[in-house]
Amino acid sequence: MRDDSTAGPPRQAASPGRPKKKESGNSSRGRAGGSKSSGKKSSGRSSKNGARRGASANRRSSGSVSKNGKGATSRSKSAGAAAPKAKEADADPQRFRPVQVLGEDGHLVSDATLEETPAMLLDLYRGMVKIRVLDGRMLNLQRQGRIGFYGQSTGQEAAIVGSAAAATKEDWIVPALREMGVAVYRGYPLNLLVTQLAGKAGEVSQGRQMPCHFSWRAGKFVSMSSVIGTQIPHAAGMARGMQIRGEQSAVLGFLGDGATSSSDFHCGLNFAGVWRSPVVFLCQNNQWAISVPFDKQTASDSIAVKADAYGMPGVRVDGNDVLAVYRETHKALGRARSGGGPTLIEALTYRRTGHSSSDDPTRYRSDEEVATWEKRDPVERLRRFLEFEGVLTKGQHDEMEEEMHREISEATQAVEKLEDPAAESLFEDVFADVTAQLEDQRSGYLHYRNSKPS
Ligand SMILES: Cc1ncc(C[n+]2csc(CCOP(=O)(O)OP(=O)(O)O)c2C)c(N)n1
Ligand SMILES: [Mg+2]
Repeated sequence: MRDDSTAGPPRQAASPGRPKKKESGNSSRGRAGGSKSSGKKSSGRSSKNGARRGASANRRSSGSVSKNGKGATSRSKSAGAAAPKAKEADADPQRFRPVQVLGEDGHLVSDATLEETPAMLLDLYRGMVKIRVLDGRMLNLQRQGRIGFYGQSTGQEAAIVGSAAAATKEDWIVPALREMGVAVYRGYPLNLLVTQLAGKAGEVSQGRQMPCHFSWRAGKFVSMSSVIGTQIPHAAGMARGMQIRGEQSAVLGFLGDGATSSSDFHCGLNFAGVWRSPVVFLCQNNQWAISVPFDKQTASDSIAVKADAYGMPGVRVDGNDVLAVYRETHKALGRARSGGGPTLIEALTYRRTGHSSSDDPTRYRSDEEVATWEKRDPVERLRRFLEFEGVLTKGQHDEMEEEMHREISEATQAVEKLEDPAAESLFEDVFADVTAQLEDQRSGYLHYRNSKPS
């Protein structure tokens, strides 16, 4: 697959909102001119430690995130003998170049300015480190047989935290299956999280839901969906409801690259486009849908371009750049809340670990590919920037990690003392009142259990 991420200047900004016919629906972007993530410090800084603050000049990346986000490790050959793709972007190869603020070297890309306060930057960093630490600890618990299943999001922390930070507490989150970190960022208590993973009593799903599939009403976080794509029309429908009620908030709905092949993708985006509902669809294009690579998922060059078909802006961001994700999602949610309609954002990132604790990714992808993306680590990228800016010291980072390990240990110890949910509770919560048939089954079960020799 072609990598034309260095193919020239970015497009001039397109006006947000409903795109005009025959016009790009792409998001606004910096002025034309090559923006390089050069590996050098960006020039023209005015802040104490170097980064320029001020008006946004987010730029298209000309760094190494390629058209398919895979850079040097493109698996274009895996498309086998497939016919050459019709390249919709050929007409304007700049349209869907990923927006980047922080280059892979941890410095602002040329002409980008720093808008976020040190407190905000630290908040983003803390959110990302928390997911990283949680992932390691929870996978260990799964390997020890203390929880049944876990889905990591290592490598995707910037896409998760950047988008989560852009939503307000009033916005609803409709996750796919890899956005546990969004709930954590919004304050989902760790003890509830571990309770759900361990299937213990005292948490809303009562051990009946698959581990790692949380719902958290107080945090406006709808149940995570492993049924691929079904959450997309839910997000569109919820946004439509909010629109009818005249609410001022929006829906941030997530999907993976794999979900773009589902009929629900068409259904959800189509209706959101028709109604101009206040919803932002954020696709974490992590290059894989279990063992299916992106270039076998779609004949389109990007997911962002699919927004054209639904009459909404499509935006592509470097999903390992937390500031780019934050700014683009913030902009899109603001537009949604103020009546400007939906947006499709494609965040280019990479799932560095298995699809879940049940998967062995070495069966279908190369170590070299994984190593290439490890070099683009989103946490390290922000850390380098913060250290350079004097916002974070090594001591602070270590303290942060220690604090998280301590919180996780405390939550795990507390949860492991909890009871399993009572088996007879299975008959509850199906209907508001237990029906006569279910009551009959419950008493039959209790009779069996009480008469069984122990
Ligand atoms: C309707 C449906 N079809 C197939 C599956 C099996 N399945 C589970 S996860 C997955 C891949 C999802 O990939 P993607 O949408 O890219 O999300 P990611 O796992 O990469 O975050 C598939 C096909 C499913 N859960 N639901
Ligand atoms: Mg995927």
